[in-house]
Amino acid sequence: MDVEAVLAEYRAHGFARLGPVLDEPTLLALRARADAIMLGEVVIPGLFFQHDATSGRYEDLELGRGFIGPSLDYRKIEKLELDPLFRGVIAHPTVEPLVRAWIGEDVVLYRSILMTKGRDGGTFLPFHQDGGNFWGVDRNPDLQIWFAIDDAPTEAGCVEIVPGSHVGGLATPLGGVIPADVLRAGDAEARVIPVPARAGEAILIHNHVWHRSGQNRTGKPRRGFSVCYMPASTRCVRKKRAPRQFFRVFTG
Ligand SMILES: O=C(O)CCC(=O)C(=O)O
Repeated sequence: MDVEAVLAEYRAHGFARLGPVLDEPTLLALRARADAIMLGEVVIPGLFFQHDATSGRYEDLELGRGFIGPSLDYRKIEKLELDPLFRGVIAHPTVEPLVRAWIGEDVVLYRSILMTKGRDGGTFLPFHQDGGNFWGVDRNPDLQIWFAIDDAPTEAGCVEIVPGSHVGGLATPLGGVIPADVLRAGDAEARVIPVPARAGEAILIHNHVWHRSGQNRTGKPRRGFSVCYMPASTRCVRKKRAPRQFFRVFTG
C-alpha cells in the first residue's frame, strides 16, 4: 500500500479506499462471531448493544435498552475490542503503517462498532459527523476505518459520503446528526456519492466528513465494522463517571 498516496486522498476528500484487507476465512469467522454474539450464544461482558427500530426510522430507535434477547436485528454492537477476533481487525497488520503514519506511534481506540443493516432493512442513518462535545475527549479524533464484513452494494444501504465536506469541521459543537439548514447550505443532496464496498474491503472515513447510510433491500445482512483511532495522549473529559481508559491498539 502506498501509505502517503492514501493519506493524501483522505486529506483531500475525507475518505479513501484501501482495497481488500480481510480474507475470506477471516470474514467467515467474523460473521459467525457476530451472529453468535447477537443470538446470545457467545456472551462477552461489557459489550454495548442497540437494537434496530422495527419502523426503520432513526427517530424511533429505543436507546439505553442494551441486549434485549436473541435477534439478528441489532443495529450496533460496541466495544468489540473485547472480542479477540474483532480485535485482530482493529490492529490488522495491513492498516497498522497507515494508522501510525496518520496518528503517531502510540495509538489508542476511541471506539469499535459493528453497524448492521439486518436482512429486513435496518435503519436509515441520517447525515452525521463523528465527534463533538458529546464524545467527551479533549480533542476531536480524525481517523476511522470502516471494514466491510459483508458485501455492501448501494442497494444494501452502503455508506454515502459528501466528498470534501470534512474541511469545514464540525457543523455543531455537539457533533452527531447534521442540522437540515447546514446540509441545505452545503448542497449535500447534490454532492453526496454512494461508496459501495465488497466484503473484506476497508475504507478510511474522516470523522468530520458528512456521511449517512440507507436501508438494506438485498434480503441479506450488511455489516460494517467501524473503528476510530486516536493518539494515546487523548484524555477523557467526562465528569459524571470515572475517566475512560482507552484500549491501546498496537502492542509492538
Ligand atoms: O455503516 C454504516 O452504515 C455507517 C458507518 C458510519 O457512520 C461510521 O462508520 O462512522
